[in-house]
Amino acid sequence: MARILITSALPYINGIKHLGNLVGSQLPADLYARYMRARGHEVMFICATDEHGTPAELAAAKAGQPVADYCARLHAEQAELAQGFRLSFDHYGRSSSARNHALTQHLAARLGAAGLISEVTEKQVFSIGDNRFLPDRYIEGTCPNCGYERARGDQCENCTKQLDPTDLINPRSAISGSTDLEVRETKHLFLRQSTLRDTLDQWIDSQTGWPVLTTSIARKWLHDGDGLQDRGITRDLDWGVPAQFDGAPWQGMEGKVFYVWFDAPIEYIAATAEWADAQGLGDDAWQRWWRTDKGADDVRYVQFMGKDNVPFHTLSFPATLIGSGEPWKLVDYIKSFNYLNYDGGQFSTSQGRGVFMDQALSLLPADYWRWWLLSHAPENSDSEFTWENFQASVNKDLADVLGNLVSRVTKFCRSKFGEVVPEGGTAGAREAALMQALETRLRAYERHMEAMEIRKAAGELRALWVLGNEYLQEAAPWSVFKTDPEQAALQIRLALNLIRFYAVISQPFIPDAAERMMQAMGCNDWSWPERLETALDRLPTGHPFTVPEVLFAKISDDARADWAERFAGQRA
Ligand code: B3M
Ligand code: ZN
Repeated sequence: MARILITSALPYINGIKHLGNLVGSQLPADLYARYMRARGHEVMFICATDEHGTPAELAAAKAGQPVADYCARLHAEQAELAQGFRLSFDHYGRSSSARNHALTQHLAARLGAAGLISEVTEKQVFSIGDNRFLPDRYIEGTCPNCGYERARGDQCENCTKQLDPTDLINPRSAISGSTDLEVRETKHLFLRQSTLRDTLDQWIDSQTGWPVLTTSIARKWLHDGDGLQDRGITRDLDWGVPAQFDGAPWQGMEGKVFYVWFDAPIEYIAATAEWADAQGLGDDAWQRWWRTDKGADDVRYVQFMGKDNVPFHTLSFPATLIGSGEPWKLVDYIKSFNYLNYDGGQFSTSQGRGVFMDQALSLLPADYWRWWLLSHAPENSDSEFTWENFQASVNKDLADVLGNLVSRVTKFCRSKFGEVVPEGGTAGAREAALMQALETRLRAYERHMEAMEIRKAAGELRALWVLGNEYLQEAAPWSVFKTDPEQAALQIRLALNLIRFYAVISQPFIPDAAERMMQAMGCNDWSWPERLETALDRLPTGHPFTVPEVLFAKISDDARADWAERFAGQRA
Protein backbone atom coordinates (compact mmCIF):
# COMPACT_ATOMS: atom_id res chain seq x y z
CA MET A 1 0.00 0.00 0.00
CA ALA A 2 1.38 3.37 -1.04
CA ARG A 3 0.57 6.91 0.01
CA ILE A 4 -0.49 9.12 -2.83
CA LEU A 5 -0.93 12.87 -2.64
CA ILE A 6 -3.04 14.27 -5.45
CA THR A 7 -3.70 17.92 -6.17
CA SER A 8 -5.82 19.48 -8.87
CA ALA A 9 -5.08 23.00 -10.10
CA LEU A 10 -7.18 25.38 -8.06
CA PRO A 11 -10.15 26.86 -9.91
CA TYR A 12 -10.33 30.64 -9.83
CA ILE A 13 -13.08 31.96 -7.63
CA ASN A 14 -14.44 34.39 -10.21
CA GLY A 15 -17.34 32.35 -11.56
CA ILE A 16 -18.63 28.89 -12.37
CA LYS A 17 -16.15 26.81 -14.37
CA HIS A 18 -16.90 25.37 -17.80
CA LEU A 19 -16.45 21.77 -18.88
CA GLY A 20 -13.07 22.58 -20.42
CA ASN A 21 -11.77 23.71 -17.03
CA LEU A 22 -13.25 20.62 -15.41
CA VAL A 23 -11.59 18.11 -17.74
CA GLY A 24 -8.27 19.96 -17.57
CA SER A 25 -7.59 19.24 -13.91
CA GLN A 26 -10.29 18.41 -11.35
CA LEU A 27 -12.03 15.57 -13.16
CA PRO A 28 -8.96 13.54 -14.20
CA ALA A 29 -7.50 14.10 -10.72
CA ASP A 30 -10.70 12.66 -9.29
CA LEU A 31 -10.51 9.66 -11.62
CA TYR A 32 -6.99 8.95 -10.43
CA ALA A 33 -7.87 9.45 -6.74
CA ARG A 34 -10.84 7.11 -7.01
CA TYR A 35 -8.79 4.48 -8.78
CA MET A 36 -5.95 4.62 -6.28
CA ARG A 37 -8.37 4.35 -3.36
CA ALA A 38 -10.06 1.41 -5.08
CA ARG A 39 -6.67 -0.28 -5.27
CA GLY A 40 -6.32 0.09 -1.52
CA HIS A 41 -3.82 2.94 -1.42
CA GLU A 42 -3.94 5.76 1.10
CA VAL A 43 -4.92 8.86 -0.86
CA MET A 44 -4.97 12.54 0.05
CA PHE A 45 -6.86 14.42 -2.66
CA ILE A 46 -6.72 18.19 -2.33
CA CYS A 47 -8.32 21.06 -4.18
CA ALA A 48 -9.36 24.61 -3.23
CA THR A 49 -10.66 27.80 -4.71
CA ASP A 50 -8.01 30.28 -5.84
CA GLU A 51 -9.45 33.46 -4.34
CA HIS A 52 -6.97 36.28 -4.67
CA GLY A 53 -5.92 38.65 -7.40
CA THR A 54 -7.57 41.16 -9.65
CA PRO A 55 -10.11 38.75 -11.18
CA ALA A 56 -11.66 38.16 -7.76
CA GLU A 57 -11.76 41.88 -6.97
CA LEU A 58 -13.34 42.74 -10.30
CA ALA A 59 -15.88 39.94 -10.20
CA ALA A 60 -16.93 41.02 -6.71
CA ALA A 61 -17.26 44.63 -7.82
CA LYS A 62 -19.38 43.52 -10.75
CA ALA A 63 -21.59 41.47 -8.43
CA GLY A 64 -21.86 44.49 -6.10
CA GLN A 65 -20.54 42.54 -3.14
CA PRO A 66 -17.60 43.01 -0.76
CA VAL A 67 -14.87 40.76 -2.08
CA ALA A 68 -14.75 38.56 1.05
CA ASP A 69 -18.51 37.92 0.83
CA TYR A 70 -18.30 37.29 -2.87
CA CYS A 71 -15.53 34.71 -2.39
CA ALA A 72 -17.45 32.97 0.40
CA ARG A 73 -20.52 32.71 -1.84
CA LEU A 74 -18.66 31.49 -4.91
CA HIS A 75 -16.67 29.03 -2.87
CA ALA A 76 -19.91 27.50 -1.59
CA GLU A 77 -21.31 27.36 -5.14
CA GLN A 78 -18.20 25.75 -6.56
CA ALA A 79 -18.05 23.28 -3.68
CA GLU A 80 -21.64 22.25 -4.36
CA LEU A 81 -20.96 21.75 -8.06
CA ALA A 82 -17.84 19.75 -7.26
CA GLN A 83 -20.04 17.59 -5.09
CA GLY A 84 -22.58 17.37 -7.94
CA PHE A 85 -19.86 16.03 -10.25
CA ARG A 86 -18.83 13.62 -7.47
CA LEU A 87 -15.35 15.06 -7.17
CA SER A 88 -14.08 13.15 -4.18
CA PHE A 89 -11.76 15.70 -2.58
CA ASP A 90 -10.56 14.93 0.89
CA HIS A 91 -10.62 18.66 1.35
CA TYR A 92 -11.82 21.55 -0.77
CA GLY A 93 -10.07 24.52 0.76
CA ARG A 94 -9.81 28.24 0.22
CA SER A 95 -6.63 30.11 -0.63
CA SER A 96 -7.92 32.97 1.52
CA SER A 97 -7.78 30.75 4.63
CA ALA A 98 -5.83 31.71 7.75
CA ARG A 99 -3.66 28.66 7.11
CA ASN A 100 -2.63 29.95 3.70
CA HIS A 101 -1.99 33.46 4.97
CA ALA A 102 0.32 32.08 7.65
CA LEU A 103 2.15 29.62 5.43
CA THR A 104 2.59 32.09 2.56
CA GLN A 105 4.04 34.66 4.95
CA HIS A 106 6.24 32.02 6.51
CA LEU A 107 7.68 30.85 3.20
CA ALA A 108 8.26 34.45 2.16
CA ALA A 109 10.16 35.01 5.41
CA ARG A 110 12.34 31.97 4.72
CA LEU A 111 13.02 33.12 1.18
CA GLY A 112 13.89 36.57 2.49
CA ALA A 113 16.25 35.11 5.09
CA ALA A 114 17.91 33.06 2.37
CA GLY A 115 18.57 36.22 0.41
CA LEU A 116 16.24 35.16 -2.36
CA ILE A 117 14.01 38.22 -2.26
CA SER A 118 15.06 41.53 -3.64
CA GLU A 119 13.43 44.94 -3.77
CA VAL A 120 12.82 46.38 -7.16
CA THR A 121 11.49 49.77 -7.97
CA GLU A 122 9.33 49.01 -10.88
CA LYS A 123 7.60 50.95 -13.45
CA GLN A 124 4.05 49.73 -13.57
CA VAL A 125 1.16 50.45 -15.79
CA PHE A 126 -1.42 52.74 -14.22
CA SER A 127 -4.73 53.17 -15.99
CA ILE A 128 -5.91 56.73 -15.73
CA GLY A 129 -9.30 55.73 -17.08
CA ASP A 130 -9.75 53.05 -14.41
CA ASN A 131 -7.88 54.98 -11.68
CA ARG A 132 -5.84 51.97 -10.66
CA PHE A 133 -2.69 50.07 -11.35
CA LEU A 134 -3.38 47.44 -13.94
CA PRO A 135 -1.67 44.28 -12.90
CA ASP A 136 -0.82 41.31 -15.06
CA ARG A 137 -3.79 39.88 -16.78
CA TYR A 138 -5.77 43.10 -16.94
CA ILE A 139 -3.57 44.54 -19.56
CA GLU A 140 -4.02 43.10 -23.00
CA GLY A 141 -1.83 43.53 -26.00
CA THR A 142 0.24 41.78 -28.61
CA CYS A 143 2.60 39.02 -27.47
CA PRO A 144 6.24 39.97 -28.15
CA ASN A 145 7.05 36.27 -28.56
CA CYS A 146 4.43 35.00 -31.00
CA GLY A 147 2.44 38.02 -32.10
CA TYR A 148 -0.89 36.82 -30.62
CA GLU A 149 -3.01 39.95 -30.32
CA ARG A 150 -4.95 39.13 -27.17
CA ALA A 151 -2.04 38.18 -24.91
CA ARG A 152 -2.45 39.06 -21.26
CA GLY A 153 0.04 40.87 -19.10
CA ASP A 154 0.95 37.76 -17.11
CA GLN A 155 1.04 35.17 -19.83
CA CYS A 156 0.34 34.60 -23.48
CA GLU A 157 -2.26 31.87 -23.67
CA ASN A 158 -1.29 31.17 -27.23
CA CYS A 159 2.41 30.33 -26.72
CA THR A 160 2.33 29.94 -22.86
CA LYS A 161 5.18 32.46 -22.39
CA GLN A 162 5.12 34.12 -19.00
CA LEU A 163 5.08 37.85 -19.57
CA ASP A 164 5.40 41.09 -17.73
CA PRO A 165 2.72 43.63 -18.52
CA THR A 166 5.27 46.08 -19.90
CA ASP A 167 6.42 43.47 -22.45
CA LEU A 168 3.15 43.79 -24.36
CA ILE A 169 3.02 45.64 -27.64
CA ASN A 170 0.08 48.09 -28.00
CA PRO A 171 -1.18 47.61 -24.45
CA ARG A 172 -4.74 48.48 -23.40
CA SER A 173 -6.80 48.09 -20.26
CA ALA A 174 -8.74 44.83 -20.31
CA ILE A 175 -11.19 46.36 -17.84
CA SER A 176 -12.26 49.38 -19.85
CA GLY A 177 -10.37 49.04 -23.11
CA SER A 178 -8.77 52.37 -22.35
CA THR A 179 -5.40 53.05 -23.88
CA ASP A 180 -4.97 56.02 -21.55
CA LEU A 181 -2.27 54.26 -19.62
CA GLU A 182 0.81 55.63 -18.00
CA VAL A 183 3.78 54.06 -16.36
CA ARG A 184 4.26 54.92 -12.70
CA GLU A 185 6.88 53.90 -10.20
CA THR A 186 6.08 51.47 -7.45
CA LYS A 187 8.25 49.25 -5.26
CA HIS A 188 7.87 45.49 -5.36
CA LEU A 189 9.53 42.37 -4.09
CA PHE A 190 11.01 39.90 -6.52
CA LEU A 191 11.76 36.24 -6.04
CA ARG A 192 15.29 35.70 -7.34
CA GLN A 193 14.41 32.41 -8.97
CA SER A 194 17.12 32.87 -11.61
CA THR A 195 19.66 31.96 -8.91
CA LEU A 196 17.90 28.59 -8.61
CA ARG A 197 18.09 27.88 -12.29
CA ASP A 198 20.70 25.11 -12.09
CA THR A 199 18.95 23.48 -9.15
CA LEU A 200 15.64 23.50 -11.00
CA ASP A 201 17.30 22.29 -14.16
CA GLN A 202 18.80 19.30 -12.37
CA TRP A 203 15.57 18.59 -10.57
CA ILE A 204 13.61 18.52 -13.82
CA ASP A 205 16.30 16.41 -15.51
CA SER A 206 16.07 13.89 -12.70
CA GLN A 207 12.34 13.33 -13.34
CA THR A 208 11.87 10.30 -15.49
CA GLY A 209 8.72 9.55 -17.37
CA TRP A 210 7.09 12.95 -17.14
CA PRO A 211 4.72 13.64 -20.03
CA VAL A 212 6.39 15.43 -22.91
CA LEU A 213 3.84 18.22 -22.66
CA THR A 214 5.05 18.95 -19.12
CA THR A 215 8.81 18.74 -19.63
CA SER A 216 8.85 20.54 -22.95
CA ILE A 217 7.12 23.57 -21.44
CA ALA A 218 9.40 23.54 -18.39
CA ARG A 219 12.58 23.16 -20.42
CA LYS A 220 11.54 25.83 -22.83
CA TRP A 221 11.31 28.42 -20.07
CA LEU A 222 14.46 27.23 -18.35
CA HIS A 223 16.68 27.28 -21.39
CA ASP A 224 15.30 29.96 -23.64
CA GLY A 225 17.81 32.58 -22.52
CA ASP A 226 15.31 34.86 -20.85
CA GLY A 227 13.42 31.85 -19.54
CA LEU A 228 13.82 31.88 -15.81
CA GLN A 229 13.57 35.50 -14.89
CA ASP A 230 13.11 36.80 -11.38
CA ARG A 231 9.42 37.24 -10.70
CA GLY A 232 7.56 39.98 -8.90
CA ILE A 233 5.73 38.42 -5.97
CA THR A 234 3.87 41.47 -4.65
CA ARG A 235 1.06 43.55 -6.08
CA ASP A 236 -0.69 46.86 -5.43
CA LEU A 237 -4.04 45.41 -4.44
CA ASP A 238 -6.20 45.40 -1.33
CA TRP A 239 -7.33 41.79 -1.46
CA GLY A 240 -4.84 39.02 -0.84
CA VAL A 241 -2.24 37.84 1.62
CA PRO A 242 -0.61 40.99 3.11
CA ALA A 243 3.03 41.19 2.09
CA GLN A 244 4.41 40.47 5.55
CA PHE A 245 7.04 38.04 6.75
CA ASP A 246 6.11 35.73 9.59
CA GLY A 247 4.15 38.62 11.01
CA ALA A 248 6.89 41.20 10.54
CA PRO A 249 6.39 44.03 8.09
CA TRP A 250 8.80 44.72 5.22
CA GLN A 251 9.54 48.35 4.80
CA GLY A 252 7.78 49.87 1.86
CA MET A 253 5.38 46.95 1.44
CA GLU A 254 2.62 48.39 3.59
CA GLY A 255 -0.75 48.00 1.91
CA LYS A 256 0.56 45.53 -0.67
CA VAL A 257 -0.26 41.87 -1.03
CA PHE A 258 1.52 38.83 -2.42
CA TYR A 259 0.92 38.01 -6.05
CA VAL A 260 -1.88 35.46 -6.48
CA TRP A 261 0.44 33.00 -8.25
CA PHE A 262 2.78 33.15 -5.25
CA ASP A 263 0.17 32.14 -2.69
CA ALA A 264 -2.07 29.86 -4.81
CA PRO A 265 0.19 26.78 -5.02
CA ILE A 266 1.11 27.18 -1.36
CA GLU A 267 -2.58 26.55 -0.74
CA TYR A 268 -2.05 22.91 -1.77
CA ILE A 269 -0.14 22.56 1.47
CA ALA A 270 -2.32 24.93 3.48
CA ALA A 271 -5.48 23.13 2.35
CA THR A 272 -4.05 19.89 3.69
CA ALA A 273 -3.53 21.70 7.00
CA GLU A 274 -7.15 22.95 6.73
CA TRP A 275 -8.16 19.32 6.27
CA ALA A 276 -6.30 18.33 9.45
CA ASP A 277 -7.92 21.21 11.34
CA ALA A 278 -11.38 20.17 10.12
CA GLN A 279 -10.71 16.61 11.28
CA GLY A 280 -9.55 17.83 14.67
CA LEU A 281 -6.07 16.42 13.97
CA GLY A 282 -2.71 17.93 14.85
CA ASP A 283 0.00 19.23 12.53
CA ASP A 284 1.61 15.81 12.20
CA ALA A 285 -1.43 14.64 10.26
CA TRP A 286 -0.79 17.01 7.36
CA GLN A 287 2.95 17.20 7.70
CA ARG A 288 3.33 13.51 7.00
CA TRP A 289 2.11 14.35 3.48
CA TRP A 290 4.27 17.41 2.97
CA ARG A 291 7.41 17.36 5.09
CA THR A 292 10.09 14.89 4.14
CA ASP A 293 11.35 15.10 7.73
CA LYS A 294 7.90 13.96 8.88
CA GLY A 295 7.46 10.93 6.66
CA ALA A 296 6.54 12.49 3.31
CA ASP A 297 9.55 10.79 1.73
CA ASP A 298 7.28 7.80 1.10
CA VAL A 299 4.60 9.88 -0.55
CA ARG A 300 4.08 9.90 -4.29
CA TYR A 301 2.84 13.39 -5.20
CA VAL A 302 0.93 13.84 -8.46
CA GLN A 303 -0.41 17.15 -9.79
CA PHE A 304 -3.09 17.65 -12.48
CA MET A 305 -3.38 20.86 -14.49
CA GLY A 306 -3.95 22.56 -17.83
CA LYS A 307 -0.85 23.28 -19.89
CA ASP A 308 -0.96 27.02 -19.18
CA ASN A 309 -0.35 26.24 -15.51
CA VAL A 310 2.77 24.16 -16.11
CA PRO A 311 5.44 26.90 -15.82
CA PHE A 312 4.16 27.90 -12.39
CA HIS A 313 4.30 24.30 -11.17
CA THR A 314 7.60 23.26 -12.71
CA LEU A 315 9.50 26.49 -11.98
CA SER A 316 7.90 29.06 -9.67
CA PHE A 317 6.39 26.81 -7.00
CA PRO A 318 9.41 24.48 -6.74
CA ALA A 319 11.59 27.61 -6.52
CA THR A 320 9.54 28.73 -3.52
CA LEU A 321 9.79 25.37 -1.79
CA ILE A 322 13.45 24.66 -2.58
CA GLY A 323 14.43 28.25 -1.84
CA SER A 324 12.87 28.07 1.62
CA GLY A 325 15.58 25.61 2.63
CA GLU A 326 12.97 23.55 4.44
CA PRO A 327 12.26 19.89 3.68
CA TRP A 328 9.08 20.26 1.66
CA LYS A 329 7.80 17.47 -0.54
CA LEU A 330 8.18 18.27 -4.24
CA VAL A 331 5.93 16.97 -6.98
CA ASP A 332 6.79 13.56 -8.44
CA TYR A 333 4.63 13.64 -11.53
CA ILE A 334 2.78 16.36 -13.38
CA LYS A 335 -0.11 15.31 -15.59
CA SER A 336 -0.91 18.22 -17.85
CA PHE A 337 -3.66 18.71 -20.40
CA ASN A 338 -4.26 20.48 -23.65
CA TYR A 339 -7.46 22.41 -24.20
CA LEU A 340 -10.97 21.21 -24.82
CA ASN A 341 -12.67 23.25 -27.51
CA TYR A 342 -16.38 23.76 -27.87
CA ASP A 343 -18.25 23.13 -31.08
CA GLY A 344 -15.91 24.70 -33.60
CA GLY A 345 -14.49 27.37 -31.28
CA GLN A 346 -13.23 27.83 -27.78
CA PHE A 347 -14.96 27.58 -24.47
CA SER A 348 -14.93 31.10 -23.12
CA THR A 349 -15.72 32.26 -19.63
CA SER A 350 -15.68 35.92 -20.57
CA GLN A 351 -17.96 35.34 -23.55
CA GLY A 352 -20.08 32.71 -21.81
CA ARG A 353 -19.53 30.27 -24.64
CA GLY A 354 -19.93 26.53 -24.05
CA VAL A 355 -21.44 24.48 -21.27
CA PHE A 356 -20.73 25.43 -17.66
CA MET A 357 -20.75 23.04 -14.73
CA ASP A 358 -24.10 24.18 -13.33
CA GLN A 359 -25.77 24.03 -16.75
CA ALA A 360 -24.40 20.56 -17.44
CA LEU A 361 -25.88 19.16 -14.24
CA SER A 362 -29.22 20.78 -14.98
CA LEU A 363 -29.39 18.79 -18.25
CA LEU A 364 -28.09 15.35 -17.34
CA PRO A 365 -26.61 13.40 -14.42
CA ALA A 366 -22.90 13.76 -13.69
CA ASP A 367 -21.94 10.33 -15.05
CA TYR A 368 -22.93 11.22 -18.62
CA TRP A 369 -20.55 14.19 -18.58
CA ARG A 370 -17.84 12.38 -16.69
CA TRP A 371 -17.83 9.57 -19.22
CA TRP A 372 -17.70 11.78 -22.26
CA LEU A 373 -15.16 14.21 -20.84
CA LEU A 374 -12.79 11.56 -19.55
CA SER A 375 -13.02 9.34 -22.61
CA HIS A 376 -12.22 12.41 -24.75
CA ALA A 377 -9.70 14.06 -22.41
CA PRO A 378 -7.38 16.44 -24.30
CA GLU A 379 -4.24 14.50 -23.48
CA ASN A 380 -2.04 14.44 -26.55
CA SER A 381 -3.70 17.27 -28.41
CA ASP A 382 -6.61 19.61 -28.02
CA SER A 383 -9.97 17.88 -28.32
CA GLU A 384 -13.41 19.14 -29.15
CA PHE A 385 -16.83 18.85 -27.61
CA THR A 386 -19.62 18.52 -30.13
CA TRP A 387 -23.20 17.63 -29.30
CA GLU A 388 -23.23 14.91 -31.99
CA ASN A 389 -20.22 13.24 -30.48
CA PHE A 390 -21.59 13.57 -26.96
CA GLN A 391 -24.93 12.07 -28.00
CA ALA A 392 -23.28 9.20 -29.87
CA SER A 393 -20.96 8.38 -27.01
CA VAL A 394 -23.70 8.44 -24.35
CA ASN A 395 -26.15 6.46 -26.47
CA LYS A 396 -23.65 3.87 -27.60
CA ASP A 397 -21.21 3.33 -24.76
CA LEU A 398 -23.44 3.99 -21.80
CA ALA A 399 -26.97 3.13 -22.95
CA ASP A 400 -26.47 0.45 -25.63
CA VAL A 401 -23.48 -1.34 -24.18
CA LEU A 402 -23.44 -1.04 -20.39
CA GLY A 403 -27.01 -0.01 -19.60
CA ASN A 404 -28.52 -2.52 -21.96
CA LEU A 405 -26.51 -5.40 -20.52
CA VAL A 406 -27.67 -4.58 -17.01
CA SER A 407 -31.31 -4.26 -17.93
CA ARG A 408 -31.45 -7.30 -20.20
CA VAL A 409 -29.79 -9.64 -17.74
CA THR A 410 -31.73 -8.57 -14.66
CA LYS A 411 -35.10 -8.55 -16.44
CA PHE A 412 -34.56 -11.89 -18.10
CA CYS A 413 -33.51 -13.46 -14.82
CA ARG A 414 -36.50 -12.02 -12.99
CA SER A 415 -38.93 -13.40 -15.54
CA LYS A 416 -37.41 -16.89 -15.81
CA PHE A 417 -35.73 -17.60 -12.48
CA GLY A 418 -37.00 -14.91 -10.12
CA GLU A 419 -34.99 -12.19 -8.38
CA VAL A 420 -32.23 -14.45 -7.10
CA VAL A 421 -28.99 -15.66 -8.67
CA PRO A 422 -30.01 -18.91 -10.42
CA GLU A 423 -28.45 -22.29 -9.80
CA GLY A 424 -27.09 -25.02 -12.11
CA GLY A 425 -25.01 -25.57 -15.23
CA THR A 426 -21.30 -26.00 -15.82
CA ALA A 427 -18.85 -23.54 -17.31
CA GLY A 428 -17.34 -24.50 -20.66
CA ALA A 429 -15.08 -23.22 -23.38
CA ARG A 430 -17.08 -20.06 -24.03
CA GLU A 431 -16.82 -19.02 -20.39
CA ALA A 432 -13.11 -19.83 -20.30
CA ALA A 433 -12.55 -17.69 -23.38
CA LEU A 434 -14.48 -14.83 -21.80
CA MET A 435 -12.41 -15.05 -18.62
CA GLN A 436 -9.23 -15.01 -20.63
CA ALA A 437 -10.30 -11.96 -22.63
CA LEU A 438 -11.47 -10.14 -19.51
CA GLU A 439 -8.18 -10.88 -17.79
CA THR A 440 -6.13 -9.38 -20.62
CA ARG A 441 -8.26 -6.27 -20.88
CA LEU A 442 -8.52 -5.74 -17.14
CA ARG A 443 -4.75 -5.76 -16.69
CA ALA A 444 -4.35 -3.35 -19.60
CA TYR A 445 -6.97 -1.11 -17.98
CA GLU A 446 -5.00 -1.18 -14.74
CA ARG A 447 -1.76 -0.29 -16.52
CA HIS A 448 -3.35 2.69 -18.25
CA MET A 449 -4.92 3.91 -15.03
CA GLU A 450 -1.57 3.65 -13.22
CA ALA A 451 0.02 5.61 -16.05
CA MET A 452 -2.83 8.16 -16.13
CA GLU A 453 -3.46 7.39 -19.79
CA ILE A 454 -7.05 8.35 -19.49
CA ARG A 455 -8.36 7.86 -23.00
CA LYS A 456 -6.67 4.51 -23.27
CA ALA A 457 -8.09 3.49 -19.90
CA ALA A 458 -11.57 4.54 -21.04
CA GLY A 459 -11.08 2.51 -24.20
CA GLU A 460 -10.21 -0.62 -22.22
CA LEU A 461 -13.15 -0.12 -19.88
CA ARG A 462 -15.49 0.18 -22.84
CA ALA A 463 -13.92 -2.96 -24.32
CA LEU A 464 -14.52 -4.79 -21.04
CA TRP A 465 -18.21 -3.86 -21.21
CA VAL A 466 -18.34 -4.98 -24.85
CA LEU A 467 -16.89 -8.39 -23.93
CA GLY A 468 -19.84 -8.98 -21.59
CA ASN A 469 -22.29 -7.97 -24.29
CA GLU A 470 -20.68 -10.18 -26.89
CA TYR A 471 -20.70 -13.12 -24.51
CA LEU A 472 -24.42 -12.72 -23.93
CA GLN A 473 -25.06 -12.24 -27.61
CA GLU A 474 -23.28 -15.49 -28.46
CA ALA A 475 -24.40 -17.53 -25.47
CA ALA A 476 -27.99 -16.32 -26.00
CA PRO A 477 -29.46 -17.58 -22.70
CA TRP A 478 -32.95 -16.53 -23.89
CA SER A 479 -32.91 -19.28 -26.53
CA VAL A 480 -30.78 -21.76 -24.56
CA PHE A 481 -33.37 -21.52 -21.79
CA LYS A 482 -35.95 -23.30 -23.95
CA THR A 483 -33.86 -26.47 -24.26
CA ASP A 484 -31.35 -26.29 -21.39
CA PRO A 485 -32.49 -24.05 -18.51
CA GLU A 486 -29.55 -25.12 -16.31
CA GLN A 487 -27.08 -23.89 -18.90
CA ALA A 488 -29.01 -20.63 -19.22
CA ALA A 489 -28.85 -20.33 -15.43
CA LEU A 490 -25.08 -20.59 -15.54
CA GLN A 491 -24.85 -17.92 -18.21
CA ILE A 492 -27.11 -15.56 -16.29
CA ARG A 493 -25.31 -16.21 -13.03
CA LEU A 494 -22.07 -15.22 -14.71
CA ALA A 495 -23.72 -12.15 -16.23
CA LEU A 496 -25.07 -11.01 -12.85
CA ASN A 497 -21.59 -11.37 -11.44
CA LEU A 498 -20.30 -9.36 -14.36
CA ILE A 499 -22.61 -6.50 -13.35
CA ARG A 500 -21.04 -6.34 -9.91
CA PHE A 501 -17.58 -6.62 -11.44
CA TYR A 502 -18.38 -3.75 -13.81
CA ALA A 503 -19.61 -1.65 -10.90
CA VAL A 504 -16.24 -2.04 -9.18
CA ILE A 505 -14.05 -1.30 -12.16
CA SER A 506 -16.27 1.47 -13.64
CA GLN A 507 -16.65 3.35 -10.36
CA PRO A 508 -13.76 5.78 -10.98
CA PHE A 509 -15.43 6.92 -14.24
CA ILE A 510 -19.14 6.71 -13.44
CA PRO A 511 -19.55 6.52 -9.66
CA ASP A 512 -23.33 7.00 -9.46
CA ALA A 513 -24.20 4.33 -12.01
CA ALA A 514 -21.67 2.03 -10.35
CA GLU A 515 -23.36 2.58 -7.01
CA ARG A 516 -26.76 1.73 -8.49
CA MET A 517 -25.44 -1.40 -10.16
CA MET A 518 -23.86 -2.54 -6.91
CA GLN A 519 -27.05 -1.82 -4.99
CA ALA A 520 -29.16 -3.70 -7.49
CA MET A 521 -26.87 -6.69 -7.01
CA GLY A 522 -27.65 -6.54 -3.29
CA CYS A 523 -23.98 -6.30 -2.50
CA ASN A 524 -21.48 -3.84 -1.08
CA ASP A 525 -18.20 -5.56 -1.89
CA TRP A 526 -16.04 -3.03 -3.73
CA SER A 527 -12.81 -4.95 -3.44
CA TRP A 528 -10.69 -4.80 -6.56
CA PRO A 529 -10.73 -7.93 -8.80
CA GLU A 530 -7.20 -9.10 -8.10
CA ARG A 531 -8.34 -12.60 -9.11
CA LEU A 532 -11.00 -12.74 -11.78
CA GLU A 533 -12.33 -16.20 -10.83
CA THR A 534 -13.13 -14.98 -7.33
CA ALA A 535 -14.51 -11.65 -8.48
CA LEU A 536 -16.93 -13.37 -10.87
CA ASP A 537 -18.07 -15.85 -8.27
CA ARG A 538 -18.91 -13.26 -5.66
CA LEU A 539 -22.71 -13.50 -5.95
CA PRO A 540 -23.59 -17.08 -4.98
CA THR A 541 -26.64 -18.98 -6.13
CA GLY A 542 -29.75 -17.92 -4.26
CA HIS A 543 -28.38 -14.40 -3.67
CA PRO A 544 -31.20 -11.83 -4.09
CA PHE A 545 -30.95 -8.90 -6.49
CA THR A 546 -33.30 -6.28 -7.89
CA VAL A 547 -33.90 -4.89 -11.37
CA PRO A 548 -32.62 -1.30 -11.39
CA GLU A 549 -34.37 1.63 -13.05
CA VAL A 550 -32.98 2.51 -16.48
CA LEU A 551 -29.29 3.25 -15.90
CA PHE A 552 -28.74 5.60 -18.82
CA ALA A 553 -31.44 7.31 -20.86
CA LYS A 554 -30.64 7.92 -24.50
CA ILE A 555 -30.28 11.46 -25.78
CA SER A 556 -32.83 12.10 -28.50
CA ASP A 557 -32.05 14.03 -31.68
CA ASP A 558 -34.51 16.70 -30.58
CA ALA A 559 -32.83 17.20 -27.24
CA ARG A 560 -29.44 17.33 -28.91
CA ALA A 561 -30.54 19.95 -31.43
CA ASP A 562 -32.23 21.96 -28.71
CA TRP A 563 -29.13 22.01 -26.49
CA ALA A 564 -26.80 22.78 -29.36
CA GLU A 565 -28.85 25.89 -30.06
CA ARG A 566 -29.26 26.89 -26.45
CA PHE A 567 -25.55 26.84 -25.72
CA ALA A 568 -24.30 28.33 -28.95
CA GLY A 569 -24.44 31.92 -27.79
CA GLN A 570 -24.01 33.95 -24.66
CA ARG A 571 -24.50 32.59 -21.21
CA ALA A 572 -27.45 34.37 -19.66
N1 B3M B 1 -6.27 29.29 -10.67
C1 B3M B 1 -5.28 29.08 -12.90
C2 B3M B 1 -6.27 28.28 -13.62
O1 B3M B 1 -7.30 27.91 -13.10
C3 B3M B 1 -5.12 28.94 -11.44
C4 B3M B 1 -4.52 27.64 -11.01
C5 B3M B 1 -3.87 27.76 -9.69
S1 B3M B 1 -3.09 26.28 -9.27
C6 B3M B 1 -2.18 26.66 -7.90
O2 B3M B 1 -5.98 28.07 -14.78
ZN1 ZN C 1 2.62 34.41 -27.38
